[in-house]
Amino acid sequence: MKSLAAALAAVALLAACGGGGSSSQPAGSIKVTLTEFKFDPSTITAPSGKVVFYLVNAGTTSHDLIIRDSSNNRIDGSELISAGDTFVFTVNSIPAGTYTYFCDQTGHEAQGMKGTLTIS
Ligand SMILES: [Cu+2]
Repeated sequence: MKSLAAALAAVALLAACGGGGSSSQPAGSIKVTLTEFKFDPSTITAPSGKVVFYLVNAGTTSHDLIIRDSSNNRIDGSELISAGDTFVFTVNSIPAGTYTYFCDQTGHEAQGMKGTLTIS
């Protein structure tokens, strides 16, 4: 019984401090899992316009997802997501083209945390 009470308390605690940390995946969003040091998937295709990413940090350190265009201009980026948290990242309007997404935490992109986003 004691362990059940502890488990319930932990669930209550998680629910209480939810914020961006305990959201479920929105319908129509693209799920991307962030770990050290990669994005899964590392290639994404989506139609132009509004794109919603559901970012899951399954790693052990903080990560984010930043989008840059082929001229290396930063288009948009998520918040920094703590280990174990999720974040719904909405890009309101993105034109057709080929983009790179990457984590801008020091050294992460160089270690492989990047991918290709194709907007058609
Ligand atoms: Cu990272």
